[in-house]
Amino acid sequence: MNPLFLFVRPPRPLWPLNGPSTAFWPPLAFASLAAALREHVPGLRVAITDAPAMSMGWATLARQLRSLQPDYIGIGEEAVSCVEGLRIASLAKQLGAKVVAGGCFFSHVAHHVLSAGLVDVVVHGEGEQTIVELAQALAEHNPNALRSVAGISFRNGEEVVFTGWRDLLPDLDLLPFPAYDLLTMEKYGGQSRRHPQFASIESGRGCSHGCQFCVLWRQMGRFHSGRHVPCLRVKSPDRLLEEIRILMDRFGRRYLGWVDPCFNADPHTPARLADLLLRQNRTIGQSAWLRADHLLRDHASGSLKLCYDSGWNEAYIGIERLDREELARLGKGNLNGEAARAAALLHAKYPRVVTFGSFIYGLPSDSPESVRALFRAAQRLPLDQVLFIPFTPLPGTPSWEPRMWDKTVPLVSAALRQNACRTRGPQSSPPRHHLEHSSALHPRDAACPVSTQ
Ligand code: B12
Ligand code: SF4
Repeated sequence: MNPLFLFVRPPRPLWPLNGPSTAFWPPLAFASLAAALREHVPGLRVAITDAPAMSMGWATLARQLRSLQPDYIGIGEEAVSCVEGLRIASLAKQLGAKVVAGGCFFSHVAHHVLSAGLVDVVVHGEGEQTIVELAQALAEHNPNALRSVAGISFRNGEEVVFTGWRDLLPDLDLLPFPAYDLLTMEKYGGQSRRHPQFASIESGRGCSHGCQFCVLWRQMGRFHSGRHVPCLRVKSPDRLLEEIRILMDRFGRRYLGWVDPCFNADPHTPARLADLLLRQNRTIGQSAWLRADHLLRDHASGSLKLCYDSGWNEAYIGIERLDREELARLGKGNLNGEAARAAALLHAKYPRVVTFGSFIYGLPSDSPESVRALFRAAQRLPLDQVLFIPFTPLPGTPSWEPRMWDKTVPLVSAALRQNACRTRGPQSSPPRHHLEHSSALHPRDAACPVSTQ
């Protein structure tokens, strides 16, 4: 039988902000990578297992892997779910599969995960072109073939080899349509009132800004003169219209979650797309992360009204802080009260839009008083909901230091793998000492119940 490349999103705690039917979004990275493999590597079978969406626990997942016997397993997690990702890696190794890791977390801890021996190859940055070349090289079973694939790290004996940065795709319209057909699409938002039958979709990659704490512009940044610089790329409105048409007509989708780091970074694309949708008499609910200053800009140009008319009804505004000096330290811009003005504008002129303001607390300069002051000021804004996200020294950002890597993570992942093979049901919850370790990365999840066992 032809070799199988299986992308796996393992079970994990429920994201507390959304209900069970919308806590997990279609894993767009896997759908996009799978589509690239399917188009360019003939003879390779490609599949995706999204365990949380399928309410699949560890015992079922372990059984599925044993029955599928994949040759390659792809993982890509947020920092907060890295233990779950490495637990799959450990399971995969036991089955003799090669493990490929990518995404905004593994890209930036390649040395650590490769040295731990649970992962064979780490893909850095944008993945589609790299994974195609990588699959071809892996089929040769020769480390020298891997050396010619740009944008990866792998282990050769004791040495970790980094093959150098890959150029970004010059045109996102070249990407194949994401392989939504490999996902159980009916599961996403199946029972949701707020995000009914939803899909994740991207209008672009990267960002035109370079906020100090943010990993997103770095993950899709352009490598220039020895460092990454912000680089925003967008798909054409026609291509986006086609994606939405297929999502609505073929997959019955009724809500779009834009995954763009900053959906309104580009001043033209959202409005041009909205205009195309309206010309076809299509409206569809939409949620997006946005910058406050661009909301004001797009209101003034009339673009925001077009987006509103096409169905946009949920705004996540990355406000971070309200104090001018703190905003300047974070490199966020918006130093002239843009956040308060944008919140007031949405409240007054776009009443159907549910507004979320996202704030960072726990900066190195914070004190109990400054956090209390932030909390009170945030509550005074005319927002529907305020989100307080702890400042996290994410790998890839300047606040991360290699000493923060928790060396017990691979050991715990391997121990949990044993557990997955032996037990069913709630007994396979991570042991307490692991939760204490992972709380260093994301305190909230230390208290989260594991919902998808
Ligand atoms: C959708 C989304 C969610 C959804 C759904 C998550 C889910 N589990 O279903 C919701 C809203 C629930 C959510 C919640 C959270 N999220 Co979130 N989320 C995203 C978002 C917006 C989109 C991801 C996406 O589809 N991107 C589009 C794809 C195409 O891009 P990509 O993932 O970068 O993939 C490309 C490459 O990176 C690479 N690649 C990626 N994976 C892999 C794997 C392999 C094998 C290979 C080869 C390559 C590869 O190739 C891809 C194609 O080029 C990202 C931001 C972003 N724009 O990426 C944040 C993001 C992933 N989330 C983030 C965070 C922090 C969280 C939360 C912890 C927030 C919180 N404080 O509570 C929670 C945790 C959720 C959980 N436990 O599951 C951070 C992660 C940072 C980090 N380094 O860990 C991100 C990057 C946002 C940010 N502000 O920095 N999230
Ligand atoms: S505007 Fe948002 S996505 Fe862009 S760099 Fe800043 S925090 Fe990241």
